[in-house]
Amino acid sequence: MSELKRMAAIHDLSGLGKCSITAALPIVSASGVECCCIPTALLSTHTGGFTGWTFRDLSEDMVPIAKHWNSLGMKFDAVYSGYLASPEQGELLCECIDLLSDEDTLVIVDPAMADNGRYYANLGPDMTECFKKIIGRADIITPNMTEACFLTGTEYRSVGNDDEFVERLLDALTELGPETVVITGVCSSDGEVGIVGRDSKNGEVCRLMSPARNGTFHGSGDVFASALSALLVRGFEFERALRLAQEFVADCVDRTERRCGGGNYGLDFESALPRYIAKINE
Ligand code: PXL
Repeated sequence: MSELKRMAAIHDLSGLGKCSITAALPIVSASGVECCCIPTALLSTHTGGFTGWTFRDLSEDMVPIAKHWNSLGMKFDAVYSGYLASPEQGELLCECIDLLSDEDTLVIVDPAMADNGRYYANLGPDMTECFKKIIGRADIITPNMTEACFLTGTEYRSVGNDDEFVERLLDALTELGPETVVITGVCSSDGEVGIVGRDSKNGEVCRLMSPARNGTFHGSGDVFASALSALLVRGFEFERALRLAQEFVADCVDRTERRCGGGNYGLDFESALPRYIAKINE
């Protein structure tokens, strides 16, 4: 048995809607990695497509939690962050990264702030400025197409994300500091959607495209980034990790589509986990 890897997951906890911590915790654990959570905020649901959600900012707890773990001498093989409740939390996230990482820690930042060309509710351009600083601290980033455009000051295109356009984004994002960039929700002009990543080790671009689906599948980005982060920290080779994470999301989307056609309530990842676990342990 290889040694159990440990990850700190720093995201909001939205009780219903299966994103952020409620996706990261089960998926990272199922991937065979210990997942220690620092919630950035507590919400009744995520903010995409719901109204009337409750919201409690947990900024005050973030650094004290990281300090406590640090005082226990805990080592983290990865720090994986996602949605932040405010740009001010960016500073706190950097403090947490300082407290929890050393030179061997993989820092994965998902700059979760926008989708479909728009910021999530209550967030705006100051979030882009905040994430631009944070991703300078990251080894790997996983923006969706909207976030990739916002971070690089590029006009968002819902389709027509051809190779040249995507490679320009990869270059511009790499200039912000991370070694490895993975862009999700890349829509080509011929009706395909997928992921494009560039492995820092060999500079090769990996494109994994499949036919686009109808409907919205909220939480897909978080399911993907959670699986990818866990597989990378376990030492899976980059292209294999990308492929396994993408196949897992596709299976979750199939199941969600068959059951209800999609929506805000998150992906049916629970029933896809056994097959995913079997595949990654083959
Ligand atoms: O999945 C991204 C996400 C995470 N957390 C909260 C959100 C969203 C997207 O809407 O609202 C609270």
